[in-house]
Amino acid sequence: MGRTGITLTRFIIETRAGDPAATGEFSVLLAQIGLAGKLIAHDLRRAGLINILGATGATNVQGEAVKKLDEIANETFIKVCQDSGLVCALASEEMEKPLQLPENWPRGKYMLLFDPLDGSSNTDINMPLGAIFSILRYEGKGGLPSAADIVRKGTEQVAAGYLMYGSSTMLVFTSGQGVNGFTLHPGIGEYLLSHENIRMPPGIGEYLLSHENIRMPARGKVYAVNEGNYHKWPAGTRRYIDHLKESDKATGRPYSSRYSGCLAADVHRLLLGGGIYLYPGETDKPEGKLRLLYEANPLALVVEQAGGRASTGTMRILDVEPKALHQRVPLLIGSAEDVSLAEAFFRGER
Ligand code: AFP
Repeated sequence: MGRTGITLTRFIIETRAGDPAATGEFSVLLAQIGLAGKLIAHDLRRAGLINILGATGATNVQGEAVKKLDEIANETFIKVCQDSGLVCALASEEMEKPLQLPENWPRGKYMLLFDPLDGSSNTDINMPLGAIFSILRYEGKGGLPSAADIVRKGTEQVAAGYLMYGSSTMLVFTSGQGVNGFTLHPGIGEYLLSHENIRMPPGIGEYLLSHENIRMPARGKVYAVNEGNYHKWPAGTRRYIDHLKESDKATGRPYSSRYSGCLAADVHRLLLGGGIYLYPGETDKPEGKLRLLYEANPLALVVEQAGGRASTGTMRILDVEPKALHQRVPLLIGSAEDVSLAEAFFRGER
């Protein structure tokens, strides 16, 4: 594949071209997710001016206050995906049950699980936000998948990724062959992996690259955790965080602490620079806060595909047998060596 001027569409078509079984539906679904990202990014850029900040007054299935932007992002995903005829199930953090597609609605073989607006406490303060998605294939014969058919193990995902609304809008995803990050070019409205740049000064190169085939460093220097919960953690978790703060040149400590309140943004930092994100279980809440099916699983697939690891502290996230759509799970995710060391502390070996 040539490296200049690669749009998301061209990338998807070219990487799928070698697969004779590919019908092209998956490509269109990814393009639709990209479209949802463009529409949401467009709203976010004007959010302070068009009365879409603040809460709706409602509470979602997780018991959390719903922000207006949570609702807008959820509706946007539903609209662009439901109308596409590519999905047979849609489920999200904002819906207690999977969306019931109308009878005789055009539908495809994919099931999309998503967190439509990740980090919603950042909405009103102009901080980074994201969206996280997991794509599964429904193999059932005829009919629509039941609620139970949607609750599947992370290893069964056919693709996963996230959108990040930061200083740029990015779409980062994997379909099991590495991880690529596309930056939305605001002028032309295209997600680009690489971009012919005729204005580059001589000697710098003829193209700009967004984030092709992302590989995580085996270790980092950054940890991300809500340290306000320190006294709620089990002893092993506290010991690990204390360890990261100690000074030791040989092991690159102390680590720097960086926590944005937006999981996708924190994982994005680690994907590019290494380190570890933790949302551990608490003594009275061992399952932690994050949701397995549309937060932990998709990010675990992305991070593993980039050479990192994702664990509950005792097992691989992608191997967790899910029991419910909104199930929570403790999450340690990031550079492989950092996650392995954290597990050793959690097991009480350090
Ligand atoms: P939402 O998807 O409900 O906005 O959740 C945000 C989040 O799940 C994740 O993005 C953050 O890392 C985490 O919650 C922040 O939680 P704390 O406020 O407890 O640190």
